[in-house]
Amino acid sequence: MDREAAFEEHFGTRPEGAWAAPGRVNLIGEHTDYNGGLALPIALPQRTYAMAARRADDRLRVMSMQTREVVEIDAAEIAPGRPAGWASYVAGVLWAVRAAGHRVGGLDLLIDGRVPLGAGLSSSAAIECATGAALSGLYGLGLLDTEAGRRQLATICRRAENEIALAPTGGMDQSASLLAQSEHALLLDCRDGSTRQVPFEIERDGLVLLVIDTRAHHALVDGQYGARRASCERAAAALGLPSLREVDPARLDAVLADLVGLLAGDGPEPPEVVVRRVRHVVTEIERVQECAAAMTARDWEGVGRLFAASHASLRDDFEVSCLELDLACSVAQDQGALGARMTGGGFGGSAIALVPEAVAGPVQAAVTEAFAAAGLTAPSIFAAHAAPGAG
Ligand code: GAF
Repeated sequence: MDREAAFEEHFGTRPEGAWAAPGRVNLIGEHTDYNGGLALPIALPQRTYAMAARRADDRLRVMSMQTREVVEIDAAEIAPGRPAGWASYVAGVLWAVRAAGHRVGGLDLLIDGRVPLGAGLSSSAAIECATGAALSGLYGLGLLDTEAGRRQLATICRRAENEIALAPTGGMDQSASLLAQSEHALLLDCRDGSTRQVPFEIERDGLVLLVIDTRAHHALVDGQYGARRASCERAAAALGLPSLREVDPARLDAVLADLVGLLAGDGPEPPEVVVRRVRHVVTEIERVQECAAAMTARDWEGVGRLFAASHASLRDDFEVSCLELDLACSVAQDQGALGARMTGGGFGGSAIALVPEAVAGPVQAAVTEAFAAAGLTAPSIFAAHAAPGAG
């Protein structure tokens, strides 16, 4: 059954329109967004579709095309953690749009999620941004019409995720889903919200970006993501800075030496651990700048080296990688990838590998074989290109 027929059958009315928002892969700049840093994501071709109609009351009815599960809630009942589960991403956006002062009523909504779930590819941001696009379209808010409107909607969707779905994420995913453009990566400055489009047309240079979904567990509401964020905030507070973005990379060694003294005896983890977290964030922000420059110069070997350095930093200093991500990256590198790294929050999810076209097949085969030999679930591997943001 197609989306429209499913909508009519369940809600007993015709949809007024359809909207879509993509998932993302971040090329580089991981765990930097909530530190006021830089990130460089692309939007994926995989999108989540929202088909919707206004209601005369303030009720939200939402159905998943995949599971046919239906959740209903009055707008006034939406609160932190309520509703629970996937519907919180939808209800959270209705709540946050209203909290931002927009006058919107209820809606019937069908969500058809085509971004792989739990793969670190921002399926939740895609649901939020598709819902936000639907609300904007249905109620004439015009938020998709201008860059400023898209930025405002990204902030709304992030609030939904932080305050209703209770995931303490940093906003990169919503910005990517709403502001990315096709054949470009989005250079996102999370200190002031500014963006720049960086050309990313690797096919012209005979390259492919492979996304390797390791199928290892990934959930941002688990405690580890929040723990990393708390360590960074603790370090910034100890240094008397508003965020780790303000650490001068040229003085990094001296700052880290000071930090050990400033943190001594205080907090949940030893100062040496916090020092490594900070080193990751500060060096990663520099790598994003270097990567944007290398991409502009079409220096793909340089980009690959930065990918590999980013992965090592996430694995050793920030400690958010896992066996599956490390295996995928090392096998891809051994088979001729220019660079490979985990992408997204980590603890499972996906890796990316930048590979010459001629070795894309061998890399896929070798990674699949290595996973089988290690007794791991088979990964799902696809080639990605930079697709447009929500519409
Ligand atoms: C997840 C979060 F949602 C983002 O905000 C970001 O922090 C990312 O992990 C790590 O870079 O995708």
